[in-house]
Amino acid sequence: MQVRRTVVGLAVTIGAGAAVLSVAAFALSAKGPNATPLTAKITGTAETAQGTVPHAWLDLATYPDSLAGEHGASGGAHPDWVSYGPSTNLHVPAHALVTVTIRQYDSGGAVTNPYFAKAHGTVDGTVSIDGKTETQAAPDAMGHTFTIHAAPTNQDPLFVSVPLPAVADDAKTAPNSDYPAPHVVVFSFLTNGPGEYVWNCEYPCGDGYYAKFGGPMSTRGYMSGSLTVG
Ligand SMILES: [Cu+2]
Repeated sequence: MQVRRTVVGLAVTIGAGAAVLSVAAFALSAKGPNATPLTAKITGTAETAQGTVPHAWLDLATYPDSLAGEHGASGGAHPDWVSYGPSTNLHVPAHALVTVTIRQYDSGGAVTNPYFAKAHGTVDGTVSIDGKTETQAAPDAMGHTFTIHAAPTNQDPLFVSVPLPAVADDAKTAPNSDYPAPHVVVFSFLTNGPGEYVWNCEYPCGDGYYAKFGGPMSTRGYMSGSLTVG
C-alpha cells in the first residue's frame, strides 16, 4: 500500500535568534480519476462522549469489479479491478458523529493480519454486520476492510478500521442486481478537528498481483482514497 503525499508548503523563518518553523501543509495527491467528492449528509444531532454534535451519514459500497463506482459504467482503465464506490474522495464534518454504511458485494479469504478483522476506533468499539452488533468478523472470510489512517502531521489523530466480511464464493446474483446480496456493515466514529487523512483496504484483495498488494490495492481510487474532515 502506497501513500503518496505532496508537500505544498514549508517555510522556514529565522528571526531575532529564534527559528520559527511554519506548519507544513500536506495535500493528498493521486485521487481517483473521477473522484467527485462524496460529502456526508448531516441530519440533526447526536448525543456523544464529546457532547451534542452534528450527525453525518455516508453510504459506500465495495464491488468485485469497477463497473459501479467512480470509474463510470465502462469501468475505466481497469474494469475488472475491485473497487469502492460511489467515490473514494470522502468529506465529513469536523467535531461530528459520522455513521457509515458499507454494502459489501465481494468475495474474499483469510486476512493477512487478524488485527484487521477487528473493529478499531468506532463508537463502543463495535460494528454492525447484517444487523448484529459485533467487535470483529471471521478472519478467514474477509472481503475488504475500511481503514482510516492519520497522516504524520500535527492534525488531530484519527484511526478507524472495520472488517467487511466476504460474500460466499458460490453466492448467486441477487434479483435485479449485477451482484449477490451484500453484507451490510454499519459503524460510527467521532471526528475531531479538520484534517486530511487517507483510508485504504487492509485485506490484500489484489488477486493476480504481487502478494495481492499490487493493482487495485496500490492504486488510488480503487482500494484507497482520501478523507477530508471539516
Ligand atoms: Cu480490498
